[in-house]
Amino acid sequence: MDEKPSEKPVAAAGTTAKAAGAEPKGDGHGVMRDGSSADFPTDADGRVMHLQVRPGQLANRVLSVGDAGRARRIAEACFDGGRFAVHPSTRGFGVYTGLFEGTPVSIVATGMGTPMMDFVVREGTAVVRGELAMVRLGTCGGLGHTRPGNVVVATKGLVLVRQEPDFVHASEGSDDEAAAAAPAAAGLPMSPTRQVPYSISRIVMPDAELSEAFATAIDAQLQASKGSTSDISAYSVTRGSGATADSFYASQGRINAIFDDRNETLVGEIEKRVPDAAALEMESFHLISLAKASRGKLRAAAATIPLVSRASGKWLDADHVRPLEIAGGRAAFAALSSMTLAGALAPAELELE
Ligand code: R1P
Repeated sequence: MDEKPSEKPVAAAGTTAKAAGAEPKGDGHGVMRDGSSADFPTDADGRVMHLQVRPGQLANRVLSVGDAGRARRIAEACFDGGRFAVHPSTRGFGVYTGLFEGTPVSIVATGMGTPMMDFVVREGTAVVRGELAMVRLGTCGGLGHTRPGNVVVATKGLVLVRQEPDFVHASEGSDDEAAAAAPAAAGLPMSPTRQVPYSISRIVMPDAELSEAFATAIDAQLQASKGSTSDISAYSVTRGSGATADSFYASQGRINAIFDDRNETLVGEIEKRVPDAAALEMESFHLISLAKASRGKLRAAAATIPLVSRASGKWLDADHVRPLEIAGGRAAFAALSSMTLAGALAPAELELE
């Protein structure tokens, strides 16, 4: 596999020299002035409040990754000619926009957790004209018999796992019964989840065409690496389901001696309740869920690289992490490029460097 760009990355003045999350120039970023909408704020230059990009800076085809370093590595390896524009945000996001085989694509360094994904999806869809396709390439803990490195594409859907605050506080005896009864008095139903420490949602399904294109493209990248210096052809693609948790520790069943998390049986519960559960991570469900709520504006899919088997504790060979990221990134670009999107921006309408 050729994981290097065809030529050395060329830093566009004032853009690629900055790391994602670096302080952007000017004081307009993230500063709202009177007159901006309180429901959907934009700054004086039309930048959305947190992602801090304006129309023309984000493409219709978007790869979301959690780690800012992964975003940059994929950008340098996969954009045509190693050329791209970087748009940092004071809120920790980073947007990289360039071309992949002539098609405009963006990478968004998203950070961790569903609230960060919420900003990326809602603000990203707002600044882009036409339909969007978005894929997530993350890392995860492998569930069941998932082998670290075998990339999980969530073709069979995702659930959301949340810790229930009502349970936590009620179980500690700090519950105020009058306050707890207030919703019932107001005619609202009481949360049934007060009975359990964690809730597991129903499954949401990703876009089938995009998911299959992503899975096929990852498989092709793995096979193409055969015989290269970074041969990762021994790994394969798992088409399965995943679980997105609202934290890394308690809601993923990690036992902690300091905190009373009541999560000893959680991983087993997830595996029992979710058929073919292979990946446990922190963002994919929300991406897919928002795509379904987007009234046709956004199509989405998700893949994750298992770094560790939660059952055996065995970690992925550290030398294979970077090649898998680049293979996944190139596959994401290929899958995104294969989608037909109505009204998508042409290269000439985007800031590409
Ligand atoms: C936790 O270590 C982070 O890694 C996983 C989780 O979803 C969480 O964001 O994904 P990323 O590698 O994409 O960040």
